[in-house]
Amino acid sequence: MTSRVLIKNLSDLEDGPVSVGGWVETVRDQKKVQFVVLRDESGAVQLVHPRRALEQGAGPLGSAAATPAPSEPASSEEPASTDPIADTISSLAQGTFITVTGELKHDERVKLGGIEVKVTGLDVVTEAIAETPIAADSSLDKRMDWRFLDLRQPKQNLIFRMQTTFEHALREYWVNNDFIEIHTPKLMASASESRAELFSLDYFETTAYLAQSPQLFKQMAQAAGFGKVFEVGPAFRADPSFTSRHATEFTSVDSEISWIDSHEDVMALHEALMVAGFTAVREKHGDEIRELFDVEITVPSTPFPRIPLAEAKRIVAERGYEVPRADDDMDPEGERQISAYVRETYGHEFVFLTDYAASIRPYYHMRHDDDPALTKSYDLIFNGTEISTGAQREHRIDVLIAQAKEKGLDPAELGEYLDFFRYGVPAHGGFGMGLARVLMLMLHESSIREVTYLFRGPTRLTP
Ligand code: AMO
Repeated sequence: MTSRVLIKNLSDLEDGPVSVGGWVETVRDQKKVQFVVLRDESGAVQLVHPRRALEQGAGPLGSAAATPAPSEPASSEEPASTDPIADTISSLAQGTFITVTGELKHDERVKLGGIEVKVTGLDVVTEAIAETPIAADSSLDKRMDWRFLDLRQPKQNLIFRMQTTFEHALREYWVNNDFIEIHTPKLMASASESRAELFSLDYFETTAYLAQSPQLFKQMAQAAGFGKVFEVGPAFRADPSFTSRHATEFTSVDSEISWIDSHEDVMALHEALMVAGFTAVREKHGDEIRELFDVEITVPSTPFPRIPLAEAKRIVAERGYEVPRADDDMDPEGERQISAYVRETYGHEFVFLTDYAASIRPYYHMRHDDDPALTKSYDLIFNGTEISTGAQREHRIDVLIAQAKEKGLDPAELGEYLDFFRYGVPAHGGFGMGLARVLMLMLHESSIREVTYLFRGPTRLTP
């Protein structure tokens, strides 16, 4: 028996015997000929089966076009089917998983890829329930309930192939530039970001917390002399919001580097990574993304525009939008507005908003020497939404403790984190980036739920 061929590779083969396997997408059961569209993880192909005409006087099963299962004893009582393949095809429900042997034929007239496979043998591996629980117009929530069926669509499949390419390109950049990969614990004794979004759980005699970010331990790697590190891993936030860009568990892309002069060095790293990721995605999937999502992937030019936050707020105010916040921060509409401005002015999809006020940044962000009200930090905005936060870190222990106290934190609670700064540590900085946000904005999707393999939110713990 010929070994199974991925459907996407069929067109490269010459006409002849092939074996394919996949899910039945559609069946066209006509009087003289039957067509099945079969889909595997790589693509779809048309199967064709000309029905055997009764008047031709079909012979016994073995000599028919069908390949009967060898284990199936020929029953003398049942009337021999004249065309068992046709009978099986007629009974196929959408989603049934079958394996097929047949004759591959190139034929320009076939709309689906200019090839078809004339069936010589067909095995039903697993039947599918005929009524599919979701349809193309089902709500996102319903589709998430049936995520494994939803993911069979070529568009969904492309998202995760693209994610793989994007992550691989980042990893390649890190590895080529001597970064060390770290895996930091997700069970923590304390918070790494604001305590407000902390999940806690019983941990033997004590309470543990789920890591909100690898922040503390990627900084520890700098004190440990690792120089440059990265991690792609889960982060947890007990965030009750139901926005299109928040999850309670998300994949965080983190990097941290030593020997920096300022957050400018972190932004340069960030740019290089985005260029690497976008270049790989465009090269490998650009055509498919255009076809299925109607989106052109553009490799961003460097340097990305940089706008201090205070100036960004002035710019959006001039555009008629007053950010309705009591503090110095931007809001999602402000981010959309400044992105629109950057697109119009610089033709760029990215913008670094820099120099956030110390009042709205964590204690570990370094502040400007000449203006301690401002931090050496940034948010990276892509197509109107924040995808990342980065900063130079405060590495001077006395300043760090003062800043923590100013934020109402008890230095004793920061425990061994402070020790990292007591035994010699280089100047360092880094960023954390939400993977799903990048993918969502890359594909112009409306929610991170679309691009997350299995989404977790305040009311979703399954599947
Ligand atoms: P921050 O809290 O801004 O910074 O998070 C960094 C990035 O992570 C993503 N993100 C989320 N994605 C989905 N759902 C959420 N609930 C969620 N929360 C955050 C966003 C965000 O920009 N330690 C710092 C980073 C650093 O300074 O290195 C941090 O975690 O894309």
